[in-house]
Amino acid sequence: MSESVFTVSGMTCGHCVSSVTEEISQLDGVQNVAVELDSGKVTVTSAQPVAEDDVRAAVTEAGYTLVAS
Ligand code: 9UX
Repeated sequence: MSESVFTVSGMTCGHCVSSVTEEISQLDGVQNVAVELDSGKVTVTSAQPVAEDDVRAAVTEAGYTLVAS
């Protein structure tokens, strides 16, 4: 099990959180996605570490921005 932490900007409400959570949840091997609205902190739990590019694509698809880490 692996935990990867990212920061997403642009989320302003609970629906934003749901959109980001749903998109990242669709990535291969993802078991849990925890999104904090206020901080933009996103913790992804997965069997293998997720690729940042895949997370960026999912966040972009949802309409938000992955902050460079
Ligand atoms: Mo409502 Mo959250 O547009 O973007 S879903 S603020």
